[in-house]
This record gives sequence, C-alpha cells and structure tokens, in this order.
Amino acid sequence: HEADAHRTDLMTITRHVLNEQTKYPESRGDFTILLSHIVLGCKFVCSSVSKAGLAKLLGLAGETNIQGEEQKKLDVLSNEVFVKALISSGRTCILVSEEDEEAIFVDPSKRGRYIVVFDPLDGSSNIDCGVSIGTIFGIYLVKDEENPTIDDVLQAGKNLVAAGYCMYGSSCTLVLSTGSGVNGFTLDPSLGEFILTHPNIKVPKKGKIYSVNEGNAKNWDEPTTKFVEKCKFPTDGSPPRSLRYIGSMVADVHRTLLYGGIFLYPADKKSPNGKLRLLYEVFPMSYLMEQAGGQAFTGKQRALDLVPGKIHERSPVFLGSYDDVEEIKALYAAAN
Ligand code: AHM
Ligand code: MG
Repeated sequence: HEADAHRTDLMTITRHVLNEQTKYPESRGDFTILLSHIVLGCKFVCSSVSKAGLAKLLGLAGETNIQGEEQKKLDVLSNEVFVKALISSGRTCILVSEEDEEAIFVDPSKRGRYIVVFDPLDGSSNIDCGVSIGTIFGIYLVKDEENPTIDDVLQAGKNLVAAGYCMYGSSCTLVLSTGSGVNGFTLDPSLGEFILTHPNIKVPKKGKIYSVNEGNAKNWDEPTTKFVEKCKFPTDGSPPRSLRYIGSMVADVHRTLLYGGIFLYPADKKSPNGKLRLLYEVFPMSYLMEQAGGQAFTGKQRALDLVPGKIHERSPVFLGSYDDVEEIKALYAAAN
C-alpha cells in the first residue's frame, strides 16, 4: 500500500527536480546539474557541522590540526566549499556570498546561465553552541550569458527562478521551490540522499506563534510595537500567541513554514533597514513563503518587489502566514 510504496520507491531530490523540469525542455538538465552541486555543498556542511563539537576536542579552531593546517572556521570553510562546488558545476556566471565583499564573476571557460546568491552558513551566533544553523540560496538567470554584469544580480526578488535553504538541525532538511510550490527533503545519512519527506508544503493561513528578537523592542517603530503588544495582550478575545525565537533565520522560518505564524526582523532606530540581507536572506525566504501560500512584507511593500541597489543591502522583513502578515500590513497602513 501507500506507505510501503514510499519506502521502496524513493523520491530523491534529483528525481523530483528532473520530473519538474520535464515541463521546461529548454532547461536541458542544466538546473539539475546546478542543484546537484548545491546539494553536495549542503551535504559537506552538514557533515562538518555535525562533527564541529568533535573537532573542538581534537584541536581548537584557530589552532593547527594533525596535518599541520590551520583549522578553518566553519563559516569560512562552508563558503569555500560552496564557491568551488558552484563554479565547478559549469552552470554559473555570477556568485554573491554573504562571506565575500565582492560578487564573484566566473571565468568564461566555466560559465553558465545561472546566478547564485547565498549565505553559506547563516546563524553565526548559534554555531559554537550547536544550535540549528543553515544555508540559504536564491537562483536567478543571467540576461546575456556572454556578458554577465552586476545588474543581472540586482534584480527584484520576484525574478528568482528558484530558492531554498538547508537546515542543519536535529536532521538535515533541504527546502526548495522552483516556482511551483515548496517541497522539503530530508537527508538519509545511510544513503547520502535527500528524500522527499514534505511534499507541497503550505503554510497555515493563520498561526499562533510570533518570532522576533524582543531585546530590540525599545528601538522599534509604532506598528511593530503595536503588533507585538497584540500578540501578548490580544483585545479581540483570542488567546495570546506563543513566542519562539531561535536566532537562526533558517530554523525560525522553517518552523513558521510548518507550524504557521510570523517571523519578524523589523527596522529599528539603530538599524533603519533591519539586519537581514535582501539578496540571500530576505528574498529566498520571501519567495518560499509566497510559494507556500504565505506573504512577505517589508513595512512598505511586498518584499519580492524590491530591487536591491547594492549586493549586500538590508531590508526589514515580516513573513509567514497570510493572515498574520495582513495584520502587520494593516498596522503600517494605519500609521501612514
Ligand atoms: P548572520 O548572517 O550573522 O548569521 O546573521 C543573520 C542571523 C539570522 O539567521 C537571524 O534571523 C538573525 O541574524 C538574528 O539576529 P539577532 O541576533 O539580532 O536576533
Ligand atoms: Mg546570514
């Protein structure tokens, strides 16, 4: 029966994406190849993250290991692995990483049509204590493969052709959208394969959780302050919401996708553009949220409509369940 079929007919991420791509014969398997290189990076980071505690016993970060090499910090190591995997795919032309000040233009001999924007290891404050962290990525197409320019990267989030994240948590979960819904895959360590475990993820229309760093409350603007006040002291007879905040965007967004609710990284008086980066944090997560039936708002507009002026630009963001984002939109509308 059904359950047995799943156990013996494994839907790997490669098989899933190949199935999806048959709708677009012009993609000629290029996307599948690109994705398999991203997946390789995720598997490498997953294995490094799970050994991080052990590595500490063998030699503290910054000290030299047995081979006499300096031990690289996990985020630096992850970035190197992703950059090399993406370039060697032969399918990329421009890479933007949170770890690199400048965009990387791929050598013409290895060039392809895709632009990848990514944060190789997000949630830096959670690395050393073993709490969930993740990789976030977004994929654009270049206009002219012969002549990639920085303007090809500075595109509105709505132009993304795919986005996803990989969460290194109690299990390793990769969530992906190629523009027709959102699917979740879990790494089976014994197979070394990501298997479809969360088909067609839809975020609940309304949630019971809010997720924000309340330590910044003294600097919030009025709509954010009012929203959080309503979460704690609702005036419409509904029960107060629960607060969950991990401090890793991937983990906080993953929970929001599955359980519903809202994740906020608002502007405040000290950081008028919030903290999170448009290209490789806000856009991919907003794309996934919309693909799952939710919304993403900046306090002024739909997040995916923004066009970045600089590759490391920041933006406030409110994303999650459709109705919950409607509420914050109404508060901003009322304030203006
Ligand atoms: P990072 O790129 O330095 O890791 O910062 C991004 C992280 C996000 O994962 C998370 O949502 C946010 O920073 C948490 O920030 P804060 O510690 O200010 O609450
Ligand atoms: Mg980050």
